[in-house]
Amino acid sequence: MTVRSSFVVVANRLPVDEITTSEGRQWRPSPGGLVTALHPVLAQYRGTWVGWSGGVGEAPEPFDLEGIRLHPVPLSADELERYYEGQSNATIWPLYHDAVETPVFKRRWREAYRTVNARFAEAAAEVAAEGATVWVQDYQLQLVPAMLRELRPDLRIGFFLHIPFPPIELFMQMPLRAEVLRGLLGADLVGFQQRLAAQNFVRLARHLLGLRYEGQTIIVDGRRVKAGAFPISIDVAEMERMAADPQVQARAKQIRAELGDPKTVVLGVDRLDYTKGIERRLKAFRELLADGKLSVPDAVMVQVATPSRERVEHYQALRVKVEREVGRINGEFGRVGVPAVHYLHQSYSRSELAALYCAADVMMVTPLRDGMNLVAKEYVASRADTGGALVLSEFAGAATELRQAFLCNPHDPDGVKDALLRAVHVDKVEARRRMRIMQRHLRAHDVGQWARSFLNELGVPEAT
Ligand code: GDG
Repeated sequence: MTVRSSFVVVANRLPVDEITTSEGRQWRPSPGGLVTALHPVLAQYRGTWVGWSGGVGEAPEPFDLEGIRLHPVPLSADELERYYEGQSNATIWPLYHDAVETPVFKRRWREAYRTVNARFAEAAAEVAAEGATVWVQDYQLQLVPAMLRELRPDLRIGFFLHIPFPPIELFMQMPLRAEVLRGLLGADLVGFQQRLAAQNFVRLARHLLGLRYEGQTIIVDGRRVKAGAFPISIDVAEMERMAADPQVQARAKQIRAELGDPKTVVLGVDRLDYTKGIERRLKAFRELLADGKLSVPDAVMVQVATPSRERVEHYQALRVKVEREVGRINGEFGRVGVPAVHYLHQSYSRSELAALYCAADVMMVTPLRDGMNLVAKEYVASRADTGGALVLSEFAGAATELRQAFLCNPHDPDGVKDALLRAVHVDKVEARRRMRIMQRHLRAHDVGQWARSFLNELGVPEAT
């Protein structure tokens, strides 16, 4: 019998990974910001999380893990290719990120997106109790709110978009545009990372569907749909704890030693994604070496580029470009035993990342467009010693909050070089002052506060 919940989260992925142990197949929680933020609410309301389990073919039976009910939705290999890699990651992802790569439009991808969104909506309708709250997450599931409302008009529905919402001119390119907009308008509350994104959405509703709005509220068939900005954050206390761990501190020292104890360690940590501006950052570093403003071995760079979406063409092409640039820099400026750039196309544990953050004098976060960018917030939270300096793109959502970073326009190579040099040479007192202000901000705006403020606006009683 299906267990029905008064609080349901719907996201592309379940917050678990399947592992094979000596006892057979098992589930292991995959800790992420979203599950940390939602765990208290899910636990209080005996909530259910609806999502894809990560394997193709038949879905596993629903199961409980750490107090949360998990309800897997199946995807076939074809759907994975069309709905996920295609429509989600080769159409919508680039389009919503200022088309920094050319979006690819394909009919069969759109059809699969519709089919899979309908499946998620049906699963949510099945597990939601009468009058329940359902919180739908992100760009893979934009049709779900309207589909779900059609099936279950009794529900309270929220939607949060983790990535930017583009200006009208760009959104209008999408063949599925009206359907996506109507899909989102099925929610009672549509949340974005930025105020500008919420404004884009409200204006689009008028432009494309001729809908009336009052402030940030759109009127749809007499129903009121609110749009708003809810900038996401991280579990600040957990990040601070991890960074303060003596083992992490010792590992940070060891990393610096392994790098040859340079004066300046410059760090980048990103999924290998073309929105993250990895090439621009490498180019800025190369030009500073060529200009003689930085030199090896005094300054070295570490770039972690976590493998991501490897079957999507844009990503394969990016990998080639990044690796060519790394090769060029090391060829020109490295020495035997001392590369200029340590490039790591690998995934690391959370504690290894924390150690890298603690080891870095300058953190470079230079996306061409980013909904928020949690790496920037993690770096700031991990520097309780108030050491370090953050170079941050103005095009990351995080730049709205982290005003004391060395802000730059990633499209302007001289601007990036200038910000990097200022961060390298900032005096300690000034660097500390900047870090302290940003840390204070983050402590008051962590991921728990993010979830609470969204759910309060949606009218869900506060979780205890
Ligand atoms: C989307 C939006 C928005 C990275 N490498 C490893 C690893 N990571 C972790 C980081 C960070 C997370 O992944 C990446 O988060 P970002 O925010 O930087 O970027 P997206 O993945 O693009 O996320 C973004 C976010 O949604 C939330 O709303 O901020 O704008 O694009 O937490 O630490 N974690 C581990 N190993 C790695 O190698 N364990």
